[in-house]
Amino acid sequence: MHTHHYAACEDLNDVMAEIERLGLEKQVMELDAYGFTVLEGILDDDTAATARQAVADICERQTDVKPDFEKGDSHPDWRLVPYLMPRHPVFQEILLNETSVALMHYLLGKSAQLSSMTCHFKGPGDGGQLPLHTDTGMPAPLPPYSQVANINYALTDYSKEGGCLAIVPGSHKWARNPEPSEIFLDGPAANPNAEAMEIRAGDAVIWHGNMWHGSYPRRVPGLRLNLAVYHVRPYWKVQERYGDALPQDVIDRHGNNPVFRQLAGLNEHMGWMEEGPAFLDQKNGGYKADGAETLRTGRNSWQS
Ligand SMILES: O=C(O)CCC(=O)C(=O)O
Repeated sequence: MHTHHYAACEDLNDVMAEIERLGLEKQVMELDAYGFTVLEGILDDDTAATARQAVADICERQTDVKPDFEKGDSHPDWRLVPYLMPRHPVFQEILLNETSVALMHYLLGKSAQLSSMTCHFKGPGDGGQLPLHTDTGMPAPLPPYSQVANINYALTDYSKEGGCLAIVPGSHKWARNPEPSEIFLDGPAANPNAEAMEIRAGDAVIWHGNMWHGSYPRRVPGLRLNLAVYHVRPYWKVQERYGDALPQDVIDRHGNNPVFRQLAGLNEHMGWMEEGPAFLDQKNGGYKADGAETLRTGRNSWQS
């Protein structure tokens, strides 16, 4: 690939240069063609193990039950373990993974924000199915370009029997959510177009927001842990509250990193009160000296 420098595509030039630097051309092609791509070994073994243990510890505090990775009957079916990003440095490291950031910028523009970082924590049980859905919560027809995007890290090995992620390749082009009769992954009405993502711990799948996906119930002993890192364009409501609500230690650690600032809502300029928009000079009128730069973070979305 030869990176271009088109005057009309200032931000897109940057995004494409980063795709080229990281050698992600095949992944971009698969995202466009099939709506998803697998990122093998995106986390090294230590990072995956640290994240797995951190999720298990948080789940133990949430449920008052120690996760039993052998049998899994400590946590049957599935439960959501929310708000992970601020709760351990390893989750902030994963958010800032350069492959993830480059592909999120490709899908959503450089003004993408983190909406939530959660774990679908799954043990054996018939109730462990997550029916097929898209993450684009708006009426059909869904816009053809990604409004939202998800990257799903395997923190344990994934298998169909083990309750892994399922996707319907190509469904991002259908521009609609599945009908009630199309959502099942289990039983006689199971959707025949669903594919099991049988990836290894440390791998991830990233997908276009219109993609149909869900996960199978777990039918073998043990626990299946993912890390669902859901991003949105900046005009979407985010699911989890970050920005000024982040713990001070997280702001101290990452507050000078422009990529983190944008992803974690530290550049947010909506929600003003008497003080008005942060980029406007209330006293003298017009823009503040750095106001134009502040506004740029909102402009990129439809430019890249
Ligand atoms: O891995 C899973 O359990 C599926 C997660 C999912 O459906 C989602 O993050 O929207």
